[in-house]
Amino acid sequence: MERTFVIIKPDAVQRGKIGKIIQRFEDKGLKIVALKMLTISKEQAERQYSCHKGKPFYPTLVSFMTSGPAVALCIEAKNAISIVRKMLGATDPINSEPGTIRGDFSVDTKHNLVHASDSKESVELEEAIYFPKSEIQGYHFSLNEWFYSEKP
Ligand code: 3AN
Repeated sequence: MERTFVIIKPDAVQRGKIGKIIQRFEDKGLKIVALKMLTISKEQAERQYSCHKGKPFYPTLVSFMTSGPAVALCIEAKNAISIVRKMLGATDPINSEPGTIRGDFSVDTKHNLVHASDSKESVELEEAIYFPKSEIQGYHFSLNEWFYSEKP
C-alpha cells in the first residue's frame, strides 16, 4: 500500500475549500490516515521546498505557505502518489484540466490551493517534517475490497 502527503494550502483554507478538497479524496476511495490543521513555520516551509531554494519565486512561496493556517494530510491507497497528483492537476492552472482541483478552483500558479508529494522520496521527506510516525493511523478501511483488490 502506498502513502502520499498532501497540504491544503492557506489560500484554500481562506476560501473555504477544505471540505470540498477532502471530499474529492474520500469520493475517490483514498484512505486518510493522518490529518491536522497547522500554521506552517518558516523552517518547515524551507525544508519542504529546499529543492526550489535560489529560484525567483522561493521567498514568495515560503511566505505564502506560512501566511495562515493550512491542513496537512497523509493519504493511503494503491498508487496514491500518482493518483493524488493527477487529481491536483498541473502546477500552472493554465495547464490544469477542468475536473482537477487546480483546474476547477485556481487561476494562478502561486495560489494553486494544494500540494502533494511527487515521489516516494518526497513523501518520506515531507511527511517527516509534519507528522511524527505516532500521528499516522494504521486501520482497516472496511470498504477497501469494494474499491480494489490487493491480489494480482
Ligand atoms: P507542484 O506543487 O505542482 O509539485 P512545484 O514543486 O514545481 O509544483 O512547485 C512548488 C510550488 O511552488 C507550486 N505549488 C507553486 O505554488 C510554486 N511555484 C512553482 N513554480 C512557480 C512559478 N514559476 N512561479 C510562482 N510560483 C511557482
